[in-house]
Amino acid sequence: MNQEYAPQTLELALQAEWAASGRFTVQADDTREKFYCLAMFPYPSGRLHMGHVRNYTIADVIARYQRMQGKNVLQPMGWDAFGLPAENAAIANKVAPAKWTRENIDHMRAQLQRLGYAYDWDREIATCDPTYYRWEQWFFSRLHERGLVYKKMATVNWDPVDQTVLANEQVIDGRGWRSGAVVERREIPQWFIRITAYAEELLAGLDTLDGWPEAVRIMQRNWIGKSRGVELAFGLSSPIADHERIEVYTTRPDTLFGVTYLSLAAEHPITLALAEKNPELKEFVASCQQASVAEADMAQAEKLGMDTGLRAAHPLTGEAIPVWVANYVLMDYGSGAVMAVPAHDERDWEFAQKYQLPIKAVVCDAEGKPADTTDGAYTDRGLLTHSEEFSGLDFEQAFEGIAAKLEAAGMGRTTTQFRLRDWGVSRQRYWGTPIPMLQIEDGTDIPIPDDRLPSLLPEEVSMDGVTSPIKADRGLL
Ligand code: ANZ
Repeated sequence: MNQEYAPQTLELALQAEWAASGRFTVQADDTREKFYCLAMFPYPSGRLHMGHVRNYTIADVIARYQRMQGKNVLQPMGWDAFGLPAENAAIANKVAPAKWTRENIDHMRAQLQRLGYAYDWDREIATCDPTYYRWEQWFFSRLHERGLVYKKMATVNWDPVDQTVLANEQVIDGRGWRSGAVVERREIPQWFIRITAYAEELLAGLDTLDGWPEAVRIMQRNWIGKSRGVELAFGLSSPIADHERIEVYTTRPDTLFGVTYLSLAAEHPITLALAEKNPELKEFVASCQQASVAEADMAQAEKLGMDTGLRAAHPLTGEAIPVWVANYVLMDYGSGAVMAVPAHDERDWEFAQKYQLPIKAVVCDAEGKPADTTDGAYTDRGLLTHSEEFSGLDFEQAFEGIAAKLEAAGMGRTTTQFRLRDWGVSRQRYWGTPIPMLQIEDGTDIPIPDDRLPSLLPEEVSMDGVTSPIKADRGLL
């Protein structure tokens, strides 16, 4: 037998036969066992690469194996077709994102078909098709009905020259990718999905993920970041911006007697009120707003701060504690203010060194001596010292005792915090699913009724990277 395998003819003929006979088209069939095989839909970036071939071949082998076992196998294919690259390509090639995307889809579909994967092409979807995003919008409305989506002010990267919001990827070394202008942080209203409502459930679910690598579970656990702590207040002698006290969140109430200053986030309402009357502070706040919004960058950045001159009363000792503004305090975690304990927290230690603030050790080392903090913070737990009636107690006893005393005085309570944040789904970009909400005259948002969905995205647009194609389409410029 010396018949040659000629893929060019044989495979093409077979593929044509598969297409004509609908070989991989699936009908519901209750008599057979079902098998659903879905590999992650590709982004229609232009051409398939070998990574696609590898991934989709693995899935195809699984699907075909299951078919051979007699199962009713559904293996669909589709396109994850919205997103920034289409906008960038549109600007570079002067072609509308819709056209660029659909041409890529046509090309890549032909490539996948030529590879001979066993897909049910009758079920193909593209996320940029109104028939698809109609259901995303429908889903959004259901979540809205249940209070699981909401609008709030949130920070974005703002390019002051191009007058546009930038994605994190469009900020290069703190500057806008096109204009080169120093990017500012701005607060604008955005839509969020309330995933934090499920924080507890998500955490518990991790325990049921049998067969998952432990490292992945730990990563997820840390991402959810449950912590038990105390919310407590430092009193102000007169209210500022309607605040009679400064609320802080701490996981280390045992270190309360080691507090030597408080630090507020640059966007904290008290900071903003003080900055109105203090030009130097105003300038400092503005400089903080020019820094990156990414939390990781904030953690790395050099610690910078400024004394506001304000003093707040320690809830247990009554001592006057100086109030600073610091660039390492996040506005959207806890209450946007920190009780700083430089002896036992690294960031506070660094800050106190830099600004010559007192460092007061209130936790003992393993030998039972007040911890040495000359070279850095002592962050381990230990027996308390210099802490009035709590001296000598261990972490747990001190946590409970101090929390109870604060609670009795109406100055604090035990709480649980999650690092997990609600999911911001606003992109301030054109090429994405329109949020199915209408803003009525008084500023309230109401859902577009289901029978008027989909709310369509205009597709015949021109993009210059600055002007909003949607506003241009609606004659709003
Ligand atoms: C005083 C203290 C003393 C703290 C100490 C730590 C060690 P996790 O565990 O991640 O929940 N913190 C609170 N709000 C913050 C904010 N908005 N921005 C930056 N830091 C904030 O972290 C809780 C700790 O992070 C809190 O406990 C607080 O510092 C800080 F020896 O309070 B701690």
